[in-house]
Amino acid sequence: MQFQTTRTDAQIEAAFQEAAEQYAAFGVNAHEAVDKAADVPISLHCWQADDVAGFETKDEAVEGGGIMATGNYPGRARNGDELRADLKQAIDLLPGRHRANVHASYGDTGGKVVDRDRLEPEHFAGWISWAKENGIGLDFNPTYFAHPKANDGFTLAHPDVEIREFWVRHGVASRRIAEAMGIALEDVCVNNHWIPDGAKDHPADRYGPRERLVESLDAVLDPALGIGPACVDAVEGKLFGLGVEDYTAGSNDFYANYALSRGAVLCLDMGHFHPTESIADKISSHLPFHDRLLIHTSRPIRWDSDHVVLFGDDVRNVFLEIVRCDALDRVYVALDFFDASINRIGAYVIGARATRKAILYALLDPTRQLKELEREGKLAQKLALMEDMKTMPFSAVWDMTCLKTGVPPGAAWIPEMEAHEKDVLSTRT
Ligand code: RNT
Ligand code: ZN
Repeated sequence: MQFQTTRTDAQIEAAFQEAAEQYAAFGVNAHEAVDKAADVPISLHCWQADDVAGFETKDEAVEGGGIMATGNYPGRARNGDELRADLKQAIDLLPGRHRANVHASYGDTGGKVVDRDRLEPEHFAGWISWAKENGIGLDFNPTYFAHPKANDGFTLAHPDVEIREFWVRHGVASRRIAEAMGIALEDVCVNNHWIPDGAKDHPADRYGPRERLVESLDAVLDPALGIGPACVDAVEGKLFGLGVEDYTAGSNDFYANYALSRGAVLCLDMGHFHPTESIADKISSHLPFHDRLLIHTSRPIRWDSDHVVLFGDDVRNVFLEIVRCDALDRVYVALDFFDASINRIGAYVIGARATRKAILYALLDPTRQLKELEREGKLAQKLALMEDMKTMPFSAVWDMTCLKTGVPPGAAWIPEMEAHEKDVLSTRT
């Protein structure tokens, strides 16, 4: 199978010029779209490289906590250096700016058991120096799962005050680490809080855990802690998880209210809603109230919320809405999926390229014309133009984005993934 494109740079450029003219006819500047799309940072989640396992030295058995990667494709990253090398390999095949999204369970404690509430910025020094060397921004996440104190399925909302306090201390520790990352990189570091807390079946008390969650989160985010603006906290809701099918304390409604009342960023994960619920429609409902949103691009299939993102209507529509709301600078974009059944570098590249394509596709939208037609009541014309945009020569603009950013266009990245698998992944036994 030949994946390598046979087209020359000149041919890609010529196809782009032709496409740009077609877009220009609708008032769209394809040159600008390419530059803008490449400039949006996409945060790559470290946990795709090792199936959310983490690198902690543990002395007790733990259960998952509502998320799980299925599959056993060879080549899983086994330590920080391997994981960072994999992330770098993925980034080298991706057009545009990237960040790395690190979970608290990916620190380096030098083989010592350091419990989550004792984690310090120094345990992430390897990440910080790597990020500096490579010009990559960092984001962070407290890990409120895969821990003995999460085995009951409750963390920040646990009925036992000591367990709650342990997780509050972890939340605070995560904020100090995020702040240190942001300061070291002269940037902000988005620190996203997701907890698995919930119930498999009809809880009699749906209020109590939520009341406790408010109290715990308020303690984590307490301004008196003096944590500076380099740490930007986000909160992520969810509809259900494995084993918590009936009730999730941190639902989307809960966090929308919480974030709004506390000045935190609301995170919308595309896998965390009812299958027929439109995440795209939520954008314009939240933006009048929330300064910023964090989007986790993911793809739900039946019971799983974490399949590799593809360039489908769901992701396209989310970014179309963001662009139509003129809010690209008000969203943080991060990937969130984990597939252990395919080459993991491939998973990163497929999902990150799909997300970047959706951003580019949205930037090629003739928004001004569409809104004008709508105002004039020319609704068939509007619908027809929307429909016609779908078959415009988008691929020529995408390939130009790859060419301009120095990465393989089209499917031409596949041979590099295969070479990396042969040279690197296959040696990890
Ligand atoms: C889980 C949430 C959360 C996690 C990561 C590992 O359902 O989506 O974002 O995927 O924190
Ligand atoms: Zn998520």
